[in-house]
Amino acid sequence: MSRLPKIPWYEITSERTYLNRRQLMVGAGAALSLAALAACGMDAPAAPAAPTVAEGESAPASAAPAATPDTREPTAGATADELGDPLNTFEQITNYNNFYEFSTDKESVAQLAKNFPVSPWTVTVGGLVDNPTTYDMDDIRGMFDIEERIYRLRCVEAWSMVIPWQGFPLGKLLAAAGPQSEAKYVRFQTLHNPELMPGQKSAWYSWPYTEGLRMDEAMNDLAILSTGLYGKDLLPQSGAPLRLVVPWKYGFKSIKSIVSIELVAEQPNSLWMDAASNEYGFYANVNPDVNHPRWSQGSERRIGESGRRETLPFNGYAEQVAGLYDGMDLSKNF
Ligand SMILES: Nc1nc2c(c(=O)[nH]1)N[C@H]1C(S)=C(S)[C@@H](COP(=O)(O)O)O[C@H]1N2
Ligand SMILES: [Mo]
Repeated sequence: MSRLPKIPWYEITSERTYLNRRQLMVGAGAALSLAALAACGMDAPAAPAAPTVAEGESAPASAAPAATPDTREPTAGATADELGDPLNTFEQITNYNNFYEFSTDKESVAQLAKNFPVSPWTVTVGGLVDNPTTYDMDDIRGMFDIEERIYRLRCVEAWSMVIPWQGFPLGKLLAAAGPQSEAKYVRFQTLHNPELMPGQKSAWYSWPYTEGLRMDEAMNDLAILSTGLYGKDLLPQSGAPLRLVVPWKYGFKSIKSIVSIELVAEQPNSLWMDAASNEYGFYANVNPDVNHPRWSQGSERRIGESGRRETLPFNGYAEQVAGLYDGMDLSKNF
């Protein structure tokens, strides 16, 4: 009797069928492409502009008072990433945000999200797992060593930042859940509460925000769940209290304010695939060779710099992750 090598569950990849483009419904089509235009086209061709603090706008009346502000100074363990790129400032990182649940205006998100209540908060880990669990956010903080990871964040709109995150590998939380062998993908979901997140009243998008990863991507050590940045707990605009950070993919994969993590058998849809599947694919690996239909992905604007930088394959993390995609046509699986 021959003994087959035991392959870890997270290395068993499912058949990767070529993604069928979803047929946009007639009538909804025009609205959807308008939404996509508003969503991701605004920054691409624009001249470099320094981020400024948003004008004062009041937070939703229903929001509970925010927790006591953290008055500690922002600190990080280094001043640059492993390529020598300097960190963006705490001010830049927390005042130029994509978080459509609050606003499509990056410079208004911080003000609009400021009273968003992030405690108490629970995160459910379920689906194809042996130990489905609803965790209190405070338990999650205590379960794993919190590490600092300095990562480049590259938005699909062709701007980028360098951010010193605190967090822990996503794979540790998934391992604790006891994934079953049929689990091939992970599906993430943001809180759905239009009173607290007024942007969810907009009919342009299929709320709540959802995202997904293939299981082996989720188990890669670079993929983290973040609880803080610059040594402070995440502020609401950054996706408090828990957000995903997948540094080799476009920023929209790094879903904020997560309430549900589900292991599933089939490739999940995301809000952006629903909005415009020809523009935002499931994989969304940073790739200077595959342009967005409406702009180049060959270069990017680093927030705080003038001029443009070349965009690196897998956002500079090819050595760690390119092997996940061996044999795949990355222009089709974009
Ligand atoms: N729930 C949710 N997550 C989200 C978004 C969003 O609108 N809603 N925007 C995404 C996009 S497009 C980017 S570029 C990053 C931005 O993260 P930052 O604002 O912390 O820089 O968050 C991603 N996660
Ligand atoms: Mo983005």
